[in-house]
Amino acid sequence: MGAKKKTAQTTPDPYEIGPLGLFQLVDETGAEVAPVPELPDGLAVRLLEAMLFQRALDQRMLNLQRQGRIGFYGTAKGQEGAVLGSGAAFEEQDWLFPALREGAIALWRGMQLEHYIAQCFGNGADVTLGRQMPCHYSDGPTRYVSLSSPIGTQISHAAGAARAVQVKGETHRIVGGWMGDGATSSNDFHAGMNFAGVWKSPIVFVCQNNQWAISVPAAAQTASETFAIKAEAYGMPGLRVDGNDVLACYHATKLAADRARRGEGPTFIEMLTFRLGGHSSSDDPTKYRDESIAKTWEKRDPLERHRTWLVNRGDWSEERQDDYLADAGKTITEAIHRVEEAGPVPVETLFTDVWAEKPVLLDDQADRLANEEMV
Ligand SMILES: Cc1ncc(C[n+]2csc(CCOP(=O)(O)OP(=O)(O)O)c2C)c(N)n1
Ligand SMILES: [Mg+2]
Repeated sequence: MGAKKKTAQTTPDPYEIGPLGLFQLVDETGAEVAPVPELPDGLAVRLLEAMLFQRALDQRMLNLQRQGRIGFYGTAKGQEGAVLGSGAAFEEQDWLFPALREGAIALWRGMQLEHYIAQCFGNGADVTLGRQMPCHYSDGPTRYVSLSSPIGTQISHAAGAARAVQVKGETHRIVGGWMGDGATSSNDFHAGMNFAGVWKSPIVFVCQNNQWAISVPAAAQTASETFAIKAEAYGMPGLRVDGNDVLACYHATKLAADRARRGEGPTFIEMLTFRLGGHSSSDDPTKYRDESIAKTWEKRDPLERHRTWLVNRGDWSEERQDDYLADAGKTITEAIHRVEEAGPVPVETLFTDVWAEKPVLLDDQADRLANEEMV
């Protein structure tokens, strides 16, 4: 018989655990290792539904890529707890600057599913007019700002936005900035972290440490003991959280968000997780990593863990999950069909949203294009 696991009597403080420990509330068997703080009504169930939805949507989008219907896709398989646990802790008025794998946060905040799918098709249904690679969602109404493909650049964008919020005196608003473990080696990581620390800006940085930057393992990325410890050099607290424990991710991010909103400055949170799939649809991880490690991490699946926790409390059941997944599948299928019916982006939109007032030269080019002289 194995030794009985110790359950803490009170919820530990992730700020006290610090950058070298690991904050956890629910372990991989779905058992509480510390009391889960009170959650807003219905949040725990909504988080499970959103994680199930994200996994189903990711698989469907990847299938579309394999069928040649979209050009590229990056899933968040295995990271749904870190994505949704962190994203759910922000409020409607906050500005979010994601990296590659946080699209489900935009949906959580109310981005239309058809807009999400259309961005990947880049066709006439895409509100961003097909100007970005797939997975570069941006959604004005939910204040979800597109990443730029060069790794880490969104970190300085996020730090700049947090500074703007301060300068404008918008005390109700904070900023969220996401990155991967690999992005911590970028120049923008240093610039963004440094100025957020100097200005004590209202920002929460979330680093999804999925242990790989395409084929580069975390051990080859840094000589630091953890990613969270890097925060200390910039004068801000660094937390380290079990990224496959959605409730721990939510709680830690909420504490950091509340702290930022009180004007007490930035926090950096490393969420330890694992990328179960390839880096993207263009990648084959069997070429560079021992997939038996992936099997170990499959047993730590954030969906399974949270589902078991909810079932043990009587708040979820197999039947409810089957019904939810059937509905989600239907919703996704219908949305894909509606998006795919749209034609290509009209070519004249090349000239829209570029200049407030179109220069004469472009007017001339637009006329020539309309008359097909340029084709
Ligand atoms: C400046 C720059 N260099 C290289 C790339 C190619 N690239 C795309 S994603 C990626 C790895 C990112 O790893 P990480 O930050 O850990 O995020 P993850 O993909 O694991 O979520 C690289 C090297 C890029 N987009 N930009
Ligand atoms: Mg990574």
